[in-house]
Amino acid sequence: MTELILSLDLCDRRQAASIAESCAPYIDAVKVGYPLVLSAGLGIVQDLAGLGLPLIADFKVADIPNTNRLICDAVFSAGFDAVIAHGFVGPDAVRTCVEVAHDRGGAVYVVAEMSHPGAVEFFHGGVAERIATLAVNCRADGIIAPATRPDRIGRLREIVGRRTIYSPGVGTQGGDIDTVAGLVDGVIVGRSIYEAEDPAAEAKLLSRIRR
Ligand code: FNU
Repeated sequence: MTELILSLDLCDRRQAASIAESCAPYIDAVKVGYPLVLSAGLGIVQDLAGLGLPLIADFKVADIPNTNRLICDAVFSAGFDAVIAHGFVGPDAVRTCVEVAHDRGGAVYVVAEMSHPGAVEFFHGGVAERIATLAVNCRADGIIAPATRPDRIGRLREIVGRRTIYSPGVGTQGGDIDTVAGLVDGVIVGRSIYEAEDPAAEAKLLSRIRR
C-alpha cells in the first residue's frame, strides 16, 4: 500500500488543525515543517496528536552532530514520530539523528534529492546517489526522493532497496501522483489538498493510491 501523507504547510494553528482533522480518514500521516511550527508554536503537535496519525517533522536537520542531537531530542520530546534530515552534512551528523530517533522509537528519512527545479544544480552528477548510499549505511529508515522526476526515484530505489521512499512534489510542483504512487512507499501532498476548496474531498480523491 502506498501511503498518502498530508503536508500541513499552513501558518494558522486552528486552520491547520481543522484541515488535518477533516482529512484524517483519508491520510496515513501528517508532515509538519517550519512554516507551521514557527507560526503556531510547537503546541500544534499536541493539537494533532489526537488524530492518531504518525507526525513527521520536516525540519531538514542539517547541522553538526551535537546540534543534530539536540534538535532531534527536542523533536521526539515534542511528540513527533519521525524527522526528515539532510544527508549532505555527512555520516556522523546523520548517524546522530538515527541514534536519537531509534532510541526514542522514531524514524529518520534522509533527503536524497529535492523536488524543485533548482535541485539539479547540486543533487545531480552523483550526489543524490551518494546521499542515498549514506542513508543506507547510516541505517536511516528511508529517503526523500522527488515526485517531479520519477526516473530518479527508480535510480534511487536501486540503492535503497526496500527502505522507505517518501516523495513530495506531486500536484502543484508538477509530479503525477498515479505515476509516482507505484514507485514509492508514500506520497507527500501539501497545496493540492489544503488549498483545495474542499480539502477532505481532495484527500479522499487522492487516497485512491492507498489501494
Ligand atoms: P506541496 N518538500 C518538497 N520537496 O516539496 N521536504 C523536497 O524535495 C523535500 C521536501 C516538502 O508542493 C516541501 O517543503 F525534501 O505543497 C513541502 O512541505 O505539495 C512539501 O514537501 C510539498 O508541498
